[in-house]
Order: sequence, then C-alpha cells, then structure tokens
Amino acid sequence: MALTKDRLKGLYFDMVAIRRFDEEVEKYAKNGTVPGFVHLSIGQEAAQAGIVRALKKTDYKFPDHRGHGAICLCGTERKLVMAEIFGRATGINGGRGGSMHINDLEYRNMGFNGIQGSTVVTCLGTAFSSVYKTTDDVTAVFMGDGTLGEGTCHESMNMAATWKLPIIYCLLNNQYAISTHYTESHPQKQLATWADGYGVPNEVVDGNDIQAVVEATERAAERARKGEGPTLLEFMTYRWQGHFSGDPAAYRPDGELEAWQEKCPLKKCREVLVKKHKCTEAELKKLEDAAEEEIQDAVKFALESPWPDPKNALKYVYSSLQVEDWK
Ligand SMILES: Cc1ncc(C[n+]2csc(CCOP(=O)(O)OP(=O)(O)O)c2C)c(N)n1
Ligand SMILES: [Mg+2]
Repeated sequence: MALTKDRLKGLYFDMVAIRRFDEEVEKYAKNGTVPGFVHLSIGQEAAQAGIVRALKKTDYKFPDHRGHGAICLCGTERKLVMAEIFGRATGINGGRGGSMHINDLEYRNMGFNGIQGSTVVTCLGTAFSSVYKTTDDVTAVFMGDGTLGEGTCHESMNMAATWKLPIIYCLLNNQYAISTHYTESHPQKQLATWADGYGVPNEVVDGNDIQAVVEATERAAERARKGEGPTLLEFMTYRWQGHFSGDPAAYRPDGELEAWQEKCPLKKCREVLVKKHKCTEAELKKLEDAAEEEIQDAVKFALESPWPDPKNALKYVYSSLQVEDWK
C-alpha cells in the first residue's frame, strides 16, 4: 500500500536531515574539528531512513560504520549524536565512541565496533533473545557489499535460517568496499541471491526509493514477527563521497557519480510529493528549513560542548590494571 502523504513528508524530512547532518560532519572533519575520520552516507539516505522508520522502538538495530542517519532515527537526539562524533563530553557515549562506536540501548541501537561482519554475528543474540522471551521484536543488522565477504556472514545466516531467528539482513549495496567494486569481489550478479544457499528469502530493492525501502523492510519484519525467520534485503544504492572523509575516490569511472546523482533519493521523494501528493514548494521548504534548524542547533551544541575530562579516560575500561601498572 502506498505511503500516506504525511508519512512521506516525514520521511523526506528525515532524509534531508540525514544529508545535512553528514554534510556538516564532513565539513568539520575536513577542517580538523572532528577527530579521526568519518564515513558518510550521503546518497544512501533512503536506506538509512526507510529501514529504521519501518521498525518499532523496541526492535533491535545494528547500524554500521556508515550509520549516522540510522543512529539518529533510532531515537537519540541529533545533538547528542553530533556531540559524540565531535568527541565531546556531552555526546551520547561521553565522547568516547566517536563516529563509529555509537550506541544507545534505550532505543535499542546496539552500536558498532569497527570490525566488519562482527555485528552480523552478535545480532544473533538479540534475535535469539526475542524468541526466548517470546516477544515480537525483530533485529535489523546493517551490512555492506564488502562485508558480505566475511566468513561471519555465512555462520550467522546458517544459524538464523536453521533456528528461524527474526533477523533482517539489511545489505546496503553501495557498489564499493573502499575502492573495490562489488562485481570484482563476488561471483553473484545480485548479492541477494547469496541467501538462496541457506533457503532464506531475499529481495533486491531500489535503495534510493524510500517507499520501496519501507515496504520491503515492513514485509521482512512481518515475516520475522510471525516466526518465519530471516530475510536478506539488498538495497541498491551509491555513496556519493569516498569511502571516508579524506578519500578522493579516484577509482570511480567518469560519469558514474553523476549517473547516480540523477537517482538522488531526496529528489525522487520530492518529485512524488509534488506530483502525486500535490505538495507545494512552500510546504517542502518548511520541512527543509526545519531540518536545517535542527542540524545547526546540533552543530552549535557540539561546538560549544566541553571536551571530556582526561581524568575520566579509564572509566568504563574493563581491566583491573591501573595506569601506574603500565609504567
Ligand atoms: C574485519 C575487517 N576487515 C577490514 C576492515 C577495514 N574496512 C573498513 S570498512 C571496509 C569496507 C566495507 O565495505 P562495505 O561492507 O561495502 O561497506 P561500505 O563502506 O561500502 O558502507 C573495510 C575493508 C574492517 N573494519 N574490518
Ligand atoms: Mg559498500
């Protein structure tokens, strides 16, 4: 069933906010304000937003290293995520995690840890807990085309299929793993068919079409809630930036980026809102301005927040050793 006008407007707001959030992160990463490097999901907003918005608050979500958008939509206030990426004490994890290690258990954002393929396995635990406790919470794990090459993906899918665990494998095929095109590292034409080997239903989805993303995720969630087991969804999309904020992406053939920019998820959604739902320019501008205001507030909050106190550096470190012991 087609998404209602109000729901689509909400999703458009989400996608604009995701894009503007990452554009600001990129700006502050490039001028050295954000420590470390960051992975952006500009171009992939429909998959980031559509997957999370198709789920409920108590469903378990495992965003990956390119997951600022999904992380915010789990429920954490944007400014707390921004402050975390800026390494500030007010960040949702006290500035300890930074861009790649953000979790918020209140919203069942289970976090990432930097090891590709690791959460594809640990998500078995939350999925099993739903079965064990007889809740209808599903688990959605984000993974990339490159990550699918990890052996852990096979182990996870084998167990999930055998035990009919409520997992949605959300494979964001953005064409590249760092500089390697997915056709150079996998034999399948469509990676979704990889799940056939485990008898797991799978779909190829236009990952730049917000409506298609929401509907496919809802179908997979419904199967999982009914006890019918895992699904793999391959969302076809593209990252506009390089792999990380400092990568010029020289490995891309001429014209490829521009061709995908034509399929911009925000542009697509905007067109549906205008043509089908008769949204006016003023209506859309209001949403865009509201998103902009929220992002500017988040940046201001992060920039004005204090750095963590070095005295607390070892808090939450699970070791009996004290600093003095290392001398
Ligand atoms: C086990 C492991 N191997 C290698 C890396 C280095 N690494 C970080 S991201 C990445 C590519 C991931 O590609 P993909 O899964 O397609 O996700 P994308 O970055 O395209 O979103 C690699 C190889 C890592 N973090 N973990
Ligand atoms: Mg990729």
